[in-house]
Amino acid sequence: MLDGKKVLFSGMQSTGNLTLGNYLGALKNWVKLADEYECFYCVVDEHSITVRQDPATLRKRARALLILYIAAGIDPEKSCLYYQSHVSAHAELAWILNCFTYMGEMNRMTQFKDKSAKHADNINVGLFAYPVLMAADILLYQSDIVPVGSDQLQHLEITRDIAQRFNNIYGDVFTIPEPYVGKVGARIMSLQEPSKKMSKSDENPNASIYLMDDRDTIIRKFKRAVTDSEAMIAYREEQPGIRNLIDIYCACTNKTSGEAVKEFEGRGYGDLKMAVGETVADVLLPLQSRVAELSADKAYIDSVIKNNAEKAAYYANKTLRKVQHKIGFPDRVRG
Ligand code: ATP
Ligand code: LTN
Repeated sequence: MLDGKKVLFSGMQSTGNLTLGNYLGALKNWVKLADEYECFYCVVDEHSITVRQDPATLRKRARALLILYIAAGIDPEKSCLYYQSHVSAHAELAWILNCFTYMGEMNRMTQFKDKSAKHADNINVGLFAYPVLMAADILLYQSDIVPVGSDQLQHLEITRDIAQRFNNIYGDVFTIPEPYVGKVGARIMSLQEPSKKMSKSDENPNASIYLMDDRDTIIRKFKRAVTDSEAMIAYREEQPGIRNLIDIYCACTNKTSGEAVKEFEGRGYGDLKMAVGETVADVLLPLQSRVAELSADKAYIDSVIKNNAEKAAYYANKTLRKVQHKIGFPDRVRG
């Protein structure tokens, strides 16, 4: 608890350009939750380097991501928006937690398996220990809830295990966090391979809608979306492409899948694709204008970065000092 509110932590990697999946599955929920909780929304640039990055691009994307958080509607006066690399406690706690995490546990992580298959030439220790850094992010702020897409649930589970293990040895040091998965938009699928999640690192640009795509591009990508030959608009597992389009439509309009199916009853796939394309373009337009406005205000964004990193460090260091003391590191000499 912080100032009588429960604490919420979440983060996104500054790798690649954000997709509609990131927006509907994560960012949109973050905005909704920001009033109810004391929120820390981090740009997890330290996680990004588990895959090789170009330095200039990484720096640019980290800033763009922070701007996007604000553009999406998160108020940086109320919620703490900051870069992970500006708060050294993240890396420090991650090291300690590494020593409370088993190789076998990390070996089971599906994201590690997927990513090491994708980057076979660079299966580094950081990629392996990725979930431990994520655990440190969450536990540093004594977080109660962590909104994520369903792909991150396994990492949340391991975070809870590590925290419980630590608490069993040293007493109640960490709050045990609960995952929060939004009902709609939790898993937006690729437009080209609807059995795979839409991902910003997908090599095929037609598979993902990027938040900065213009209207024509968005509509073109939806027109090309892979569907099926059933020629019937229904919401069912056997039609993953159509189901995904309906999910996207519902997440953007707050309609239920039943309402959407009814609306498109008896109509062709072309109509559905066009309607979804138009709806998504309408949702993204105001976001894009706000990004442009904020990007032009360098002084404001710099002040957000500085003030919020200080605020985050204050809370993070409180937990870190407690942990360091519990495990027997010498206390700092004051004065
Ligand atoms: P990468 O392709 O680089 O692994 P990603 O697109 O999977 O990235 P992340 O940075 O791993 O995105 O995730 C940011 C947030 O967006 C997480 O909370 C994640 O659960 C959510 N998210 C990512 N992809 C989707 C998706 N297709 N549908 C719903 N939520 C998603
Ligand atoms: N691993 C997450 C990003 C992430 C995160 C976190 C999410 C890093 N640290 C802490 C929630 C809480 C991802 O790839 N989406």
